[in-house]
Amino acid sequence: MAGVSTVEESVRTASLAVLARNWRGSFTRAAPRLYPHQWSWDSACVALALAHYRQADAEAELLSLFAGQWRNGLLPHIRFFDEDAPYFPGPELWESRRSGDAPARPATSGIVQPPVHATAVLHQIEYAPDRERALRLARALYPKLVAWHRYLHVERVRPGSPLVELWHPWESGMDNSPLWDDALARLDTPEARPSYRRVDTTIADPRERPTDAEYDRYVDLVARQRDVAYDPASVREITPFAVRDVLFNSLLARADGDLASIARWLGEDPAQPERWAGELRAAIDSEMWSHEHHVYLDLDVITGRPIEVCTASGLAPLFARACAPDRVAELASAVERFCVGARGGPPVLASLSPGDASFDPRRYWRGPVWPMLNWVVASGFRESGRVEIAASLSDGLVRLVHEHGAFEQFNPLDGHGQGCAEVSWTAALALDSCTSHVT
Ligand code: 9WN
Repeated sequence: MAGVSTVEESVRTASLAVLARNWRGSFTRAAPRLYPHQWSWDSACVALALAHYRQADAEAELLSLFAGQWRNGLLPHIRFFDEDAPYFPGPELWESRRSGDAPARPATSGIVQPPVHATAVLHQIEYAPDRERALRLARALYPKLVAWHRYLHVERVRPGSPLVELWHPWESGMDNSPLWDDALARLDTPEARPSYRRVDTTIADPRERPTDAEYDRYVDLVARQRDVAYDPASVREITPFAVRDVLFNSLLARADGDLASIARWLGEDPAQPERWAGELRAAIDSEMWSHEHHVYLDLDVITGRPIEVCTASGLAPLFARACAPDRVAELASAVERFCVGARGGPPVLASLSPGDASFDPRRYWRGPVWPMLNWVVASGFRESGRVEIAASLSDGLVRLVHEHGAFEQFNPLDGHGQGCAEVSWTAALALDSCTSHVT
């Protein structure tokens, strides 16, 4: 087996090459054919990793994404470009202009994805070679980041809890996770399938994508939000899908804390983002912890009940710095349940425990290894002082990408790549995992 430094050197070179091939002059497409546009959390991960290597492009990446921001602060999950490659659902399904808050151009989707953006901007300040330039970027983006976080903290909550809620599985970034099965089952099954044509299953193996029944519901949920012009108060009232997700809230709490750090760098008052971070961390720890399952659980807003499905995202509060020390110890024991190791190599996290009845090694977010989950949990353990677990998960991800390439996801049983190859955020997170974070 090659030594760690040789492997890291080779993954660094290969990842930078993938990111260079996906670079479109002002943004990085998420993947060559399957995802030809700019995706929100993928893009934040790309900017974070590029800070060390291509600062100007990292800056362009973030500015491009925020050019799609809505007037009410919503940062859309896709910013569309005039690319030749087809993607469903494209601008014609979203009709984002039905909302008076959407920009005239560019075309965007009308929902969100997890907020990793303040984390990516702080990373520019802390690690990019030209700090003055990074601070100028932070100064330009600061009001947009505040508006984005305010949208989430104001429009995505209900009385009684500061936890923010999601109105579509795509908003979680973990589209067909079994977390959403019960909530989606409550949707009336459309009498006739809505009329649309999937593109994803003509590019990737359909067994590695969500099912048609799930897509019917995804399209149905988009139509319901589009029909009320994406007005947050109306969606909150009519949506049959409303969940408080551990990963999303953890990434937001982390990003709130990072936004407060940006404020301090800029000489702005950090009080508001600090308050957001503090309230959210406390709510994650008190409302989402499961004494029975020893991980954090999502909550279904409509039933008022925890969602009794344990996924690797139940460890994400570590990254939010939301866990009391005894909880960190419990999570350090719980991590074993999600660990899979290809041929005796270091472990990586399966998205769902192989012991779970819904576990499916091929079906997208129902078992496969996703680099982002691995990176969030590894970073969380590192920052909680559990450096051995962190190093081992990080090494596992780097070796997986070294052996198989920058695939979207990896089979948890034998490690082979699934979904599609040359995926930007896989390359970005593998790159970050082999980058030394020393200023
Ligand atoms: C829908 C781009 C995105 C990721 C998501 C992942 C997948 C899209 C799709 O790809 O979702 O947004 O078409 O399946 O689930 O996390 O951001 O890489």
